[in-house]
Amino acid sequence: MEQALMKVNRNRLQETIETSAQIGAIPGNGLCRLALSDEDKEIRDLFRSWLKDSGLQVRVDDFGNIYGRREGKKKDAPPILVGSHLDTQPMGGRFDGILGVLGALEVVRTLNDLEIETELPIEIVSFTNEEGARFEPPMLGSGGITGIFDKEFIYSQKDKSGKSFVDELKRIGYLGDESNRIRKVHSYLEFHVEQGPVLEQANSAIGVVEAIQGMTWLEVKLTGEGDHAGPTPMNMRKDALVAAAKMIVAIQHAAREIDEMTTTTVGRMALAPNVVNCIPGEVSFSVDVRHPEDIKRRLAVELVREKISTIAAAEGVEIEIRDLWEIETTPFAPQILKHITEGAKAYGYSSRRIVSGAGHDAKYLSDIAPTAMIFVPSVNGKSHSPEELTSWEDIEQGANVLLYVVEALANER
Ligand code: HGY
Ligand code: MN
Ligand code: MN
Repeated sequence: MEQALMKVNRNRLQETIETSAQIGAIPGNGLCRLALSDEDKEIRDLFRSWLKDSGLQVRVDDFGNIYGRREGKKKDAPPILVGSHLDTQPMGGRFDGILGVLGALEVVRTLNDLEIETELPIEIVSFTNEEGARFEPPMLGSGGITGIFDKEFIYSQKDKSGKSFVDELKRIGYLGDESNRIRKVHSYLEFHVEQGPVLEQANSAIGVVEAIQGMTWLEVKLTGEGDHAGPTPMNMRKDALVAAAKMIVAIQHAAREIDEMTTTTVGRMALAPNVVNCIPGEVSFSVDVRHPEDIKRRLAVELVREKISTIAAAEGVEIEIRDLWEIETTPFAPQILKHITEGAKAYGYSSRRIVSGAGHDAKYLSDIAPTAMIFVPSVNGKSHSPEELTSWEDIEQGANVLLYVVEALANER
């Protein structure tokens, strides 16, 4: 007889997400919960209490990653790890990251309701600083436990006001112990909003995420000549901001010159002295370059370097281009993709394969265990903005598929 399909408790999941969205709320239904901020502490404390209420053993590691463990019959077997991140962008949405952490909690709550004991243990995780909005680069929590970044590098990263990662981790009371890091993982699953328009346009309920595209972050520093805005004739200027402006347009053109899959973004900029009546002598800005194929991404990065160096020479400003961070395009585990496709089919949900345009902790987890992601549609493809939205029906469907896959993996099917 067909096993009855398990279902999550949609109202409970919705209420849990809506409660979480009250912490760090900003106008327009958005969130600002920067990593290791007071708002991050508040949501961490609440999340930890929810884990405990679900009978999970809670622990925190030395990067502030929070784990909730549900025992399995095989106590010493590597667990199924399910999670994402609770930190947000400064003008973020209510679902990016949060859906994966609270969706995992709902899966455990449902398994508890159904009194299902699994063969393997299950662990819920919330990774620190996935966004890289406050402390660059991104994914320091997952990158720390998978050996991508060493502890000293992570601890020494500073935010714009000069506060260090480790000091802020201590300040909010989440500097845990290295012995609490998860070491062996059977499989990792991350449930996430798509953050793009593909599923909505394809009218697909479930995204079977087969890879994360590669991305490169650069830091560009321009040095011109600070001077007086009045008496300095236009033909005697070395205006770093004018040079930057021309570069930003050229960076956008570089994407088009490669192909329509290439994205280039200048998202962060600082200038000095940044006052009305001084010609900017110094400008620094970030460049984010992405493409599903590594070769084309590297081509785009080279083209960006070439274009902005040519403009710097023409404008008479010095230029320094620094590599900030990079990940290769990362394929996910076919055997888990199969479970996700099967799960969607079992519930009668439409699904399609998709490559993630956004980065996720799953990228680093795939270095240590079979990994995959489940997407649900983003309304108008919006994300990293207060307009981020996914329907509760889509969230329920995605959570049901997550439940299906976690239970199958945890019972070694
Ligand atoms: O940058 C990214 O793609 C992710 O949202 N942190
Ligand atoms: Mn995310
Ligand atoms: Mn994000």
